[in-house]
Amino acid sequence: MDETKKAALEKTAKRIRYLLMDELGTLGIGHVGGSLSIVDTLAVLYFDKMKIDPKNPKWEERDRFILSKGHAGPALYAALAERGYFDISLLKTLNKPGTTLPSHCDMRLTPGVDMTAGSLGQGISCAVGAAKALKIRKIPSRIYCIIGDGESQEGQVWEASMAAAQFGLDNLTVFLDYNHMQIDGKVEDVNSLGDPVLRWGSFGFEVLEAAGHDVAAISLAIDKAQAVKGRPCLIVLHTIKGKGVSYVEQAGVGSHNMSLSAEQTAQALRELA
Ligand SMILES: Cc1ncc(C[n+]2csc(CCOP(=O)(O)OP(=O)(O)O)c2C)c(N)n1
Ligand SMILES: [Mg+2]
Repeated sequence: MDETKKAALEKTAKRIRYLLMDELGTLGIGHVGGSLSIVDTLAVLYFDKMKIDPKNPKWEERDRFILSKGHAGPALYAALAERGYFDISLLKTLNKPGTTLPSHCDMRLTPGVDMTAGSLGQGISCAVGAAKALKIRKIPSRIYCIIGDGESQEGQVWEASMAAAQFGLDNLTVFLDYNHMQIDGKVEDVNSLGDPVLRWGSFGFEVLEAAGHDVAAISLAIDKAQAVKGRPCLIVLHTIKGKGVSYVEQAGVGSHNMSLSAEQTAQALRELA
């Protein structure tokens, strides 16, 4: 990736983080850490890689994105708003009565949201089904899906992964947000994933790794994933929960569903200005 494009994507990621903290700050509480964790990947997907048309969100030949860790919906909304799917002012309605932006993703409510998610484990199953459907219908589009590391303790993730390999879904790219933290502690203390490269590899995936806050590294991994034929890919994103806002990073596990005072929000916006 050339330096100009890299700088533009970094700027976009920072802007998405700004919008996200403003959005969450309006509500005063939310999944702050897990949302910040995935912003760089969203920037690369929505501003570089995905074949989409924000003016025609249901375009049949589009690529689809499924946020299996649906509690990070506010990050997706910030990216969609910045990409032009809906007005940025809507972000201030997050999870309020009558909103089109519920805290967890709902495909019936939000333009650009391709799948309802929030019950951990289900999104990746939907992604496998969607990738299989594209194959059956001979539509040359791709499915991208982000799962959490804590989420990967759900048995359903492994059933879905088995099926993806069985079906040879080379149009499916799954990202593992490997931030080592879940709702109530470190993933390694609760139920370790061991070596995710070996685990998904043994399930029949091509497995790649990328620095999860380096847009050039994420982009390169996606390019490599697209070149793989005959099997699905998993990209292990080495991430930091709360990335980009100092006190959220420092909060660690405490950043999972964190309240935000007006002063904390203002500080975040100063850091991201
Ligand atoms: C089936 C199910 N069980 C429990 C929850 C509650 N929950 C929401 S987020 C979360 C932790 C997820 O951890 P991880 O996948 O690592 O995401 P991160 O916190 O890193 O964003 C839990 C247990 C849920 N949404 N769905
Ligand atoms: Mg996690």
